[in-house]
Amino acid sequence: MKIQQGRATRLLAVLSLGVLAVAAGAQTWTFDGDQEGWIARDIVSYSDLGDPSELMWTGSGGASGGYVSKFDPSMNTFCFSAPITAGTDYSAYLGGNLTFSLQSDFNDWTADSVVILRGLDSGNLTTIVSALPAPNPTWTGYSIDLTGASFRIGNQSGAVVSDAQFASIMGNLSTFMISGEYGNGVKETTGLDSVSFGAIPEPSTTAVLLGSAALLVAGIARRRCKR
Ligand SMILES: [Ca+2]
Ligand SMILES: [Ca+2]
Repeated sequence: MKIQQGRATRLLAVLSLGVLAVAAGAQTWTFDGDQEGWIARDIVSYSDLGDPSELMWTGSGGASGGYVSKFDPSMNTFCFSAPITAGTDYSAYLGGNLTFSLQSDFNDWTADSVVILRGLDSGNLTTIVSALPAPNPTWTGYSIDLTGASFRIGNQSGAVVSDAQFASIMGNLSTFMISGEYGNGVKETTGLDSVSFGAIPEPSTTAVLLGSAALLVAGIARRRCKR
């Protein structure tokens, strides 16, 4: 009986993963083939785009299967910058989460450890930031809830972003950057991998699929009990 329960549990786990994969519709950058359009930007303020430069691509390692990295280009703050066309609608991810992995060989500079989003809030280009703990020398996974409460206006000590402001900015996004600046001085190399905006699974789809999975598992358990 123990074995049967174990099999049923494993099957349910596999089916649940399937449900998440089907329902999520994530925007994902794996960096398994190349830089996927990402570049570095060397900024002096969070509302600045700074000097662009190329990222190095490595075809193996990272969180998995390859990653991008950059040696600190200057005493400014360098960021990994996503290839987002101004005015892109990311509102499908409201309430979902942003996940990514970072690695840096130094973590003695935490003042600029942020994710930066910029978009139109009521027609005004607005920069919002979410503070992060600095990464480890090993790959470190992050997950940020895509709600206003995770972000502040302008910098880490700005006003908390309201959900209405966040919805407006996400609906008209022009910039998405993740800081690579974790070393005090020009000394660190920082890597980035597995960046993903994940949506909340559709409740109706999830309910139907999970219901089907539960019936299937119950059926298997019943058949096994009859033996
Ligand atoms: Ca990868
Ligand atoms: Ca540095």
